[in-house]
Amino acid sequence: MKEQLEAIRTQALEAVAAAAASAELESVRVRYLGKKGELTAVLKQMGKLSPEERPVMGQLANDVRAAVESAVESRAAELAEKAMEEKLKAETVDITIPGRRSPMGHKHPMYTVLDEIKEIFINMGFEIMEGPEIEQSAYNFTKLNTPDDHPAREWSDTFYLDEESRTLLRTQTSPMQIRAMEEHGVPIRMISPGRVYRKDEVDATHSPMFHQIEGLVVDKGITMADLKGTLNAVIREIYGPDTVTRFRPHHFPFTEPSCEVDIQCHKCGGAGCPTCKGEGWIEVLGAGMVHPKVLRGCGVDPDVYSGYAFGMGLERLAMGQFKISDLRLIFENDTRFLEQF
Ligand code: 2NM
Repeated sequence: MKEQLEAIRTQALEAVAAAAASAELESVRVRYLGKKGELTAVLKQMGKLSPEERPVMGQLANDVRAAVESAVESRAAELAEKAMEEKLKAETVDITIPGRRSPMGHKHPMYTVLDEIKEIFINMGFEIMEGPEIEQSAYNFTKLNTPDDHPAREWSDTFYLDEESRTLLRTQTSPMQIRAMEEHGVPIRMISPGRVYRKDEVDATHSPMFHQIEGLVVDKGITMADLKGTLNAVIREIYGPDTVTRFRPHHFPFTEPSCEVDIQCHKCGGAGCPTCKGEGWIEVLGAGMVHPKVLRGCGVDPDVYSGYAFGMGLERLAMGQFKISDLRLIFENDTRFLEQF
C-alpha cells in the first residue's frame, strides 16, 4: 500500500505540473482526489491492514492528499495568472493611437447675432423678457391698436390655430411688451427677442419664421429724443461708431408718431450700389412713441407716462454681418454651411 500511495503522489504531482489549462487541472484533481478517485480507492482498502500499519498508512495517505491538494492549488493560481496575462495581452489598447473625434456643434449664427445685441441692451440697462410663440390675437393685435380690418389679421397673412381666429403664432414679439406692461408695470425698460411667424412665400429674403427683437421703454418724461439717442447709440454699437442714420416718418398702429430708421450704405457711402439697391440707405428698424391707447389698455396713464418702442429683424442683420446672400441657408441647417461661422 505504501508503494501505491507513493506512486499516486508521484503521478499526481506530475499530472498537476503538466496540466496546461484549468479544465485539465480539474480533471486531474478529480482523477486523484475525487470521491471515485485513485486515493479514495486506496483508502477503501485500509480495512485490510493490521492495527499497527493502519495509522502509519493513514498518516501517509493524508500527507499525499495534502501534497496533491496544495500542488493543485498553486498550479491553479499559476494557470489563472497565465490566463489573465494572456487576456490582458490580447485586449491591449494602444493608447497612443489618436482618438476618433466626434463632430462638435456650436452656436447657430442667428444666435451669435442675437446674443451680441442682447449684450448691447443689457449694458444699457434693459431687461430681457421672453414670451410665448403661441399668442392670443388680443395680445398680438387688439391691445396693439391694430384695427379689426387690418390686413395683417387676414388668414392669408397670419398662422391662426383655431377657427375663431383667437389663437395664433405671434407675428411680432410686441405681445410680450403688452404682457410686460400689464404684469411688470411701469417704469419699464425691456427687450423681447424671439421667433415670429408670417405666411410669407419663401425666397432669398423671406421665411415664414424669422427672428425679431423689440424693445420698450416707458417712464415719466420719455420723448422722441430718448428714442433717437438710444437707437443711434445701439446702431453705432452694431454697425460701427461712424454710422450715419436717418429717421423717416412711417406708420404703425401701435405707435404715434412712428418712424423707420435707415443707415447710410457703408459700401457706397450713400451714392447707391447693389448692396443698398441703389437707394444709398438701408432700413434697419421701425420705432415710435407708444400710442396712448396702447398704454391705457395696459393700465398705464398716458397723461403721466410716455414711452417709445422699436422692432428690428435679426436675419437681415446676420446676413449683412456674415455676408450670407440667401436667407434660406440660415434655416436649412446644413452643417457644411453652419460650420463656417
Ligand atoms: C416695431 C415698430 C414700432 C412696438 C410697439 C410695441 C408696444 F408694445 F409697445 F406697443 N412693441 N413694439 C414697435 C413699434 C415695434 O417693429 C417694427
